[in-house]
Amino acid sequence: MIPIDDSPIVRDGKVLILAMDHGLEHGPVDFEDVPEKLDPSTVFETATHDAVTAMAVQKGIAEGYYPSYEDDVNLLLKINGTSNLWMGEPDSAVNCSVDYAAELGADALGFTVYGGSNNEIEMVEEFRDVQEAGREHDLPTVMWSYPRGQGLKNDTKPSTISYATRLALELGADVAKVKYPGSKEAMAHAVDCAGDMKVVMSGGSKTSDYEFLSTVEAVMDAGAKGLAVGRNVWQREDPTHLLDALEKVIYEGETADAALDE
Ligand code: FBP
Repeated sequence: MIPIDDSPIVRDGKVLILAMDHGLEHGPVDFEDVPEKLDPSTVFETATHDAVTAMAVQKGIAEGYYPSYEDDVNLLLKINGTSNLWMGEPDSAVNCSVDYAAELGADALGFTVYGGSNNEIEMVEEFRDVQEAGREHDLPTVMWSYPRGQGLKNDTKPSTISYATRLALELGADVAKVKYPGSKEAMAHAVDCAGDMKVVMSGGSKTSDYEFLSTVEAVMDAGAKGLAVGRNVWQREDPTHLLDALEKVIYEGETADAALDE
């Protein structure tokens, strides 16, 4: 097992994952305002920015597009996923094996666990297989730790996000990707609950440059190690401008104001 800090998806202890699995998770609706981004090559181009430590995609996108980018982009293969067409209790189908992810050139694995769902038991058992196979291949596992389900009315309240990070630590994730719990203090507690495991914030729907960078600044101040972001980067007309600023906030510890001023 290689230390997570030696993984190619980590730069100076930090992580910036560019996620583009939305075509599966949300459907083409996320591309309505940016139809050119339906071509995954456009987002792989964005992922060549130095700030990005890995791009997260599903198997089909990796098969079709990663070969052209394997020298410039680190691959995080998302092993499970669900479409918005699914109307049942939160669940996520395992659609790729770890062996095949390794064959495709993955540098890390991604796996969603919906703690609190009526399907939690099966999802955690599936995560066990993926995490242990990842260890055999020296591939770290990033958990999309998203508590949700019938019994959970608010999936971003502080106690839920702290539970999400702790759950990921206890199950052996190397990085937990969680939603922002609404304040720096709540994020700091979620980071404390994660022990020495890295916590990164999930991006969410697109906001203004300043609003997004200010939240990232708060999250970094809270001890998180970066971001796993999709729409807030690739739905922008000029993703490079935001990535330049994110590079300063995440790796250089600058404030949102300073990063946007330059
Ligand atoms: P965003 O930054 O666009 O929110 O992407 C992060 C992500 O986790 C994606 O990997 C995934 O497709 C999406 O959010 C799922 O979000 P949700 O389940 O909340 O709709």
